[in-house]
Amino acid sequence: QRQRSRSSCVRRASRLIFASAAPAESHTLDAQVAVVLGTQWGDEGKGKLVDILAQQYDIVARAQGGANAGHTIYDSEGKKYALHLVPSGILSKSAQCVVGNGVVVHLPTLFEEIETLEEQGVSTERLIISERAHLLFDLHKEIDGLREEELAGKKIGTTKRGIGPAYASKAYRNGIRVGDLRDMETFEVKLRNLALDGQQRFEGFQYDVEADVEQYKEIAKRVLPLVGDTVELINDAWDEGKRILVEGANATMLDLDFGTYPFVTSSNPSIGGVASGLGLAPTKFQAIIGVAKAYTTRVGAGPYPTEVFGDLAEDLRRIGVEYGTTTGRPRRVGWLDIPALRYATRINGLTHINLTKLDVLSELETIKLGVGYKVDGKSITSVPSEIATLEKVEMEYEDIPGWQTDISKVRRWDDLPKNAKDYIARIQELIGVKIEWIGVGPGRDAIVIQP
Ligand code: 2SA
Ligand code: GDP
Ligand code: MG
Repeated sequence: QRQRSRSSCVRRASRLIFASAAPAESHTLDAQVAVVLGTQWGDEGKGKLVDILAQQYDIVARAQGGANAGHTIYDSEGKKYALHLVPSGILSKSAQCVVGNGVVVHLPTLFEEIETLEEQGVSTERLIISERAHLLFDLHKEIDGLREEELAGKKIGTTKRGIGPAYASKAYRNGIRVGDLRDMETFEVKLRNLALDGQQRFEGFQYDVEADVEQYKEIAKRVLPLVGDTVELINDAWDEGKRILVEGANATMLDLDFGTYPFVTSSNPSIGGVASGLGLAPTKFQAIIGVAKAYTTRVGAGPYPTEVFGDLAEDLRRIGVEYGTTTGRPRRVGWLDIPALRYATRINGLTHINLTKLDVLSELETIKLGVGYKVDGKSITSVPSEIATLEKVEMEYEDIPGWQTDISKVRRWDDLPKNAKDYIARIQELIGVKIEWIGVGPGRDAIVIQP
């Protein structure tokens, strides 16, 4: 009964939100505010969906994370772009791109990214950075590395981009915000204090504070024209009826509160982080789109109940090109984990799902779908909060027959093989949310819409 009423709600919601089942780029999402979130351990293909939807939005905003994120996008000509701090909406012709207050910003990295994009012919003039966003300095990267060394055998496997230490400074209330660059005298004092803190805490801490003080004098001049009150900007835009698309970075299973703590990132990549990272009220979110890979990947350490090894892992990694966009690290790979996806669905209140990389499974004779967790022989319905329990989870699998046909050229739902549709239908049935889009390749047009 519950399942039935949930799916009829889902159908109703998608009827309200979608105008028609037209090709992806012309397919209109009616939601004035739409949020795109990762539902697994990141790299689900959020960037690709944001790039597609950005054509229909006035503003594309990032709310959390920093340059740990890596979003790879191919434009209509097949040209590749790798984005880290700049929202994926930058590839659209007109969307204003906002780096919200919840993001931690390493300005030299941002400028490098801007330069690369400009060299690739992308105009970055539409970028605006929140004055409330916290600055991430080289000293945070240094501390990230030293923390990992201290953890020795229990490393988190961070991207070493300084994310955890930057959010730690923010929480510790000695962080420095983008708006602080307006008063360089106070900025210098704050940066010296931050450096002193690192020096006192970590043996072997190496950071040239004087060089950074000098560097930031130039950086301030360059960045201040791009800085503004994005809370005001976004809310004014909403009042004027403008359309806002939020680009999640990282994912629910890496969420500081809901992920596999401590093997998580240091922000809230789930829905709460969107409200706090932009100053946009949750009552305004009309579509909350979860991006889920048709299998799973994970970068870094931590429990991973559906992980696979050996030849199968090699094949999935090779076919799916599963290497970090930021660090180039090989990604761990595994089957789709339904309990984790259901958990992400509930936490985020997902209204739609984009199932990505279905094409990567095309060669398989049988696909395993992880449908339940067992601990000490007993089935459990929740995602355990303790690492020790998660590590002993045994997965219950259903075997789904593969389709063994190349689907990378398929663009219409009717042309998908029956077994592929059955796999999609089974996932949808288990999570109770419509899979609206199905990714069949990395290209902008390689997407199928389920009617
Ligand atoms: P951090 O650096 O403090 O955020 O690392 C903490 C954990 O979060 C994971 N993490 C990621 N996992 C997947 N992809 C990420 N982005 C890049 C990409 C990763 C890359 O898009 O490929 O290039 O290696 C990302 N960012 C953070 C991280 O692996 C730790 O487990
Ligand atoms: P994000 O962090 O969620 O934006 O994802 P990443 O960009 O880090 O990783 C996803 C990778 O998969 C990128 O290289 C994309 O180009 C690629 N990709 C996205 N969707 C698909 C798909 O449907 N099929 C295939 N084969 N690749 C895809
Ligand atoms: Mg990524």
